[in-house]
Parts: sequence; structure tokens; C-alpha cells
Amino acid sequence: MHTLNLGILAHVDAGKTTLTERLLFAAGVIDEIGSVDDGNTQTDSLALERQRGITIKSAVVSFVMDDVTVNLIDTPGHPDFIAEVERVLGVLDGAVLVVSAVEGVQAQTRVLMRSLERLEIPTLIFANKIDRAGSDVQRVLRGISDRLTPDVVAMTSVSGEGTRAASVTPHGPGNASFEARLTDLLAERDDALLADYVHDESRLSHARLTEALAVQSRRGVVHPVFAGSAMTGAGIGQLMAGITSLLPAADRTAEAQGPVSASVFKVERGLAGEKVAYARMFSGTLRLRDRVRVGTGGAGKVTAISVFSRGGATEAQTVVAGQIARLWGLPGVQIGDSLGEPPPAKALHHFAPPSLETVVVPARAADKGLLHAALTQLAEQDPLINLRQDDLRSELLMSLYGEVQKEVIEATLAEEFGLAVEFRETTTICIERPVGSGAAVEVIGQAPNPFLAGVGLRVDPAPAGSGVDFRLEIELGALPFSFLKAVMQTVPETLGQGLYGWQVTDIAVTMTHSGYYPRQSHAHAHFDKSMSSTAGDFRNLTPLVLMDALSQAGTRVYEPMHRFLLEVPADTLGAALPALARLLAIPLEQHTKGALSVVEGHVPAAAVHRLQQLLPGLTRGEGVLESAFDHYEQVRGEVPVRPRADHNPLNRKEYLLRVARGVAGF
Ligand SMILES: Nc1nc2c(ncn2[C@@H]2O[C@H](COP(=O)(O)OP(=O)(O)OP(=O)(O)O)[C@@H](O)[C@H]2O)c(=O)[nH]1
Ligand SMILES: [Mg+2]
Repeated sequence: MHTLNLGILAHVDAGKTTLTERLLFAAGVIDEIGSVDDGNTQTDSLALERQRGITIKSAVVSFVMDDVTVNLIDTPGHPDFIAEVERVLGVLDGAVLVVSAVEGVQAQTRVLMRSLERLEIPTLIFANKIDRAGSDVQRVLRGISDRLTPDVVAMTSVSGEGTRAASVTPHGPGNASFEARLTDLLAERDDALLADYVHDESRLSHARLTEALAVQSRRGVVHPVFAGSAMTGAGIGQLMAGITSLLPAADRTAEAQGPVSASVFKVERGLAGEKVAYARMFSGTLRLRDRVRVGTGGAGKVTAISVFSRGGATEAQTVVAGQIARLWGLPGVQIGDSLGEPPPAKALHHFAPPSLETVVVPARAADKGLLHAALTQLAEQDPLINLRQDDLRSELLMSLYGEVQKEVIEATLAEEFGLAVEFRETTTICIERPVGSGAAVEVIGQAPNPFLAGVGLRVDPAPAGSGVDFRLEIELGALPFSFLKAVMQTVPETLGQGLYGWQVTDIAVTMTHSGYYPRQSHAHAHFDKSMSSTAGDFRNLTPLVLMDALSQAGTRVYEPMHRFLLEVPADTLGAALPALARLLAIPLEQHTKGALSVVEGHVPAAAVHRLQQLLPGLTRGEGVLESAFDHYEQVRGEVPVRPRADHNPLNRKEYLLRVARGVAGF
């Protein structure tokens, strides 16, 4: 049996969930087609998805076609949930990118296609909604060639477009223009084909071309385009044939013998509140009661398995290479973890970090504890919901992608946890980087050092993207390992808040000095803490020294910048450009494309939502904005300061007072 892990991706409302439903029906898994509008589809199963008619979480279903088990992952199209899509990208063998035949290629379609190409995921394109008024597949095909990729070929022709009777005919043998297009496209990357073509044109049979198309499509270098309607079923047969013949469905039995290697792309809570991990097996066989390494640290024992096949997931004893399973018994598991050996690098993917942060406040003050517990649980299912506690102001902060995600979290808290919340002060998440170098030393036994520890640290700027780099300039063994560990753990914790309260990054911290009193006691007496260093002394002293060094080095605050692409009707550009300037956007390129003006550049993440709101008014509702995180840039104008949230003060006196009160340290 062959398997194919297939993602359905598209911009919001293109018809992914409806197409999923249609494919399940065509494969005989369901007898009736559910509808997004009635809230009864297989994959939009969350109450919130059904109410809103949008997909929020990725969902897996499965069907068998010919001799291929297809595990289909329906993904959300809204950009606020892009993290769901990116996680799924790492486990796919192939994808169907859906484009609406009415709305055509959208900004989000381009974002998705770029990721699919970057990860070399073989992708078919499906122009959906040919039954709807306004459908224009030819225009969409041109849009695809111009804006997505030129390496495409239309596999079908459409008649009766824009009506319920719209139908689709596959291009077959004898269709000269189709074969000419195939020859052109395929010969570019196939020397043998090119030679035959040059040598004797008649030798390129339809079968030969179809085979070459399958080879190049499975390699992800050309993209066959299908058309149809998920609603009426037109064109679905052709698409299904394409899925099995043009994507790399493979017999992965041989890989089942290898070492266990899987990737977790989704975590949810089971009926009893237990964690359930969705994992795609890349190699090996995982059996019930097997112990498996989870991520780089822990391990867990698999207590139940259910494997996706012929419909939903069914209980199983084993899961093998190529399959997707739901796994129980891994309490520490998180999205993005590998199980066993780390899977091929493609499965490990970095997401643009969320760039917003908001304060969450329970409507009833008494619910604070409950809110913390609920958000912690949500954050487990979505590792990008970063929770942060502001101890001084006693507030909870949460990181976010956008406003729709915020609404969804609010509704989830209300429905699943019975909690009403308010969001206050949405701000951008900045970072700090050191400007120069700085050093500080506290010697053991020398006032004013109040701790039985000696620590010297130097900080230096490090390359962008390098994070926190800890180095040693003391001799290895000069400090007992438990003390060194205490310092190494405390450094990144302390750097969680720099001079302006933001996370300090791209910094090298070098330990230049150490000192400790060995474990000692008076004769015949017990261990005497007043004479012997403890790890706690090092944990308490390190922030003091590090912040001293950092103050000397100085830091600058950087804000997240998005790369944007703005398409507006040319006559509205005059109104759009001043708005961009007011929002501190930096246009880098500008050109016209037919009746459209295209502007590309950088814009502060903080301004993206505002720009999105202004756009319809500025462009008669026709402007399209695509934006994604690009880099950090030094804040222009007033430097934002984040309220300090913990035991990590700037000044020594305040810090020592807090240590004395037992607030700081351990
Ligand atoms: N006329 C017509 N309507 C369709 C077709 N496919 C989907 N729709 C409608 O388009 C709307 C969106 O469909 P969905 O299947 O939810 O789209 P989606 O891509 O899953 O949306 P998100 O998951 O929220 O991004 C619904 O109202 C569907 O009924 C189609 O082929 N023809
Ligand atoms: Mg959907």
C-alpha cells in the first residue's frame, strides 16, 4: 500500500474545507457532503469553526484511492493562523494549493506558494468555484503564471463557467496545443526529452509526455493546474487522478525497518484532558508500550495509538513509516518535537515570531488563577502563544499574530473554560541588542558582594540571529559544575529583560572570573551554609553582575519589521503613499502592472493592522496587502520601554532589597 500525506492550502475562503469534504465523499468515506455554511463538515469540527465558518486548526482525515492511502490535512487560510500551516508543511509529501476561480491569486496564495517552493513540496494547483458567477479560469491561469510560478500547465478545459452546470474536460491525447505546452515546459528540465524533440518531433507520444510530467511534478518542479467546483463536484475526478498519479505517493514499507523518527505537528487534549500528539512517521515502527525519545530531552511511553486510514483514526497496535497517528502517553510532548531520531531537516522549520503582545485580564478578578491555567493549556497546543507574567503589576501577557487570533482566543476561553476576559494594551514585541562591550566582576568575600560566590562576566555584541552565546574564559573545572550550571541557567533568564525591559539577544556572554568557598564545616559540626557557597549564591549574584556589564555595554531597542507588498488601483496610489509614510513604512520598489500599482517595502509590524484597516477606504476596497515578518530594525523615534516583570531589576540597591525580602532569586 502506498501512502501520501497531502496538505490542502489556500487563502481564506478559497474552499479548502469544502474540497476536503468533496474528496471524502468521492472516495466513499462519507455518504453525505457536509457544508461549511451549515457547520457540519468533517474537518471544521471545533464549535468555534462551525459558528464562524472558518478553519482555525489543521485537521487530518484519510481516504483510500486506487492503492494509495491519502492522509489529508485541511489547514486554515487566515494569516493569523499561519503558524498552523507552517507546522503542517514539515510533514507533507505533497500539496494541493487552492485558488478561487473568482477571486484569483491572492497575497496569501503567494506567501503559501513561496513556502511550498522553499521546502520543495510537490504541489498541484486547483482553481475552485468554477460554478460561481465571475469565475474566469483563463484569467486565473494568467495570474498563476505571472504571480505564482511560470512552471505550470493547465490539465483541463472548462465549459459553462459561472453556472451550476459548469463542467470540466481533461486534455487528452491528440490535443496539439496541450502537448506543445507540455513539451515546452518539460523539455526545459529533461535533456533526453529535449534531444528527442529536436531530433524527431513525432517521437514524443502522449504517454511519454504524461510520464515525464509525472516525474517532474513529483519532484515539485512543475505544477499541473486543475479546475473545478468543490460545491458541485465538477473536475473532482480529474483532480483525484492527479493526486494519485502526479504526487509522490510511495510504498514506505522498507523505511518501516529503520530507526523510529517522527515529527509532532499538532497537540490536542483528549476527553479526559490528556495530551494527544499528532505525529507523522518518517521512518521506523512505533509500537504500543514503546518508550520513545521526545524532542531533545525527555522520553515517554506510548499508551495508545490510533492511525489515520479509510476515514478517521482507528485504534492500532503500531504506526509505521509514512503514516500519521494520534499518540497517547507523552505528557511532555509539544508541537514541533521529534520522536526518536530527528526527522529530515525539512520537518524542522522556523516560524516568524508573533510580533504583538497583549495584556489579558479576567472580567472577574477572582478568576485570575483559572485564567492562568487555561492560557497555559492553550499555549501548550500553540507554542507561539507565549505567556508572560508581570509580577510587579500582577498581569498576564500573551503574544499574538493578529486581531482575529485574539478574538478566537477570547471565544475559546469563554466557551471551553467559561472565562470572560478583556484585552488591554496591544503592543509590539521588541528586542534589545548590546551596543558595545561591558564587563563586571564581584569577588567573593569582598564588600559589597553579599553572596558567597564570585562571578565576572563580559558581554559583547554577537551577529544578528545568533541569540545568546555563553562562553568560558575561566578554566574548566575551576568551578564545580553545579555552580557553573547555575550561572549558565541564570544568564538567559536574566537576559529575558534588558535595560529597556525587552529580551536581549545577539549577545555573547563570557564568564571571566569565578570564586567559591568549598563545602566546609566546623569540626564535627553539620554543613555550614554561612561558610560554603551554594548554587543559590550563584543564581543570586549572576543577574547583578550581568546587568552591571550590560549597563556598561548599553543596548538599543529593535522592533519587528514586515516586508510588505501592496497592490492598489493605479489611480489610488496618490492616496496610499502618504498613508504609508504616516505609518513609517519604507517603500523600496514601485512598479505598475496593468491597471495596478505595486509597492514593496518594509513596514513596522506595529503598523500592519492599521494599514490593513485603512486600505479599503484608500483603494475603493480593491487594495491587497501581503505582509510577513522580515527582520528587526532599530526603533525610530521614542524608544518603547516594557514594564519590568520580575526579579531582574536595573539597580543593585533595589535588587539587594528584594533578595533580602525573598522576592528575587531562589
Ligand atoms: N459556489 C461555490 N462555493 C464554494 C465552493 N467551494 C467553497 N465554497 C463556499 O466558499 C465558502 C468558503 O468555503 P470553505 O470550504 O470554508 O473555505 P476554506 O478555504 O476552508 O476557508 P478557511 O478554512 O476559513 O480559510 C463557503 O461559503 C463555501 O460554501 C465552490 O466550489 N463553489
Ligand atoms: Mg477551511
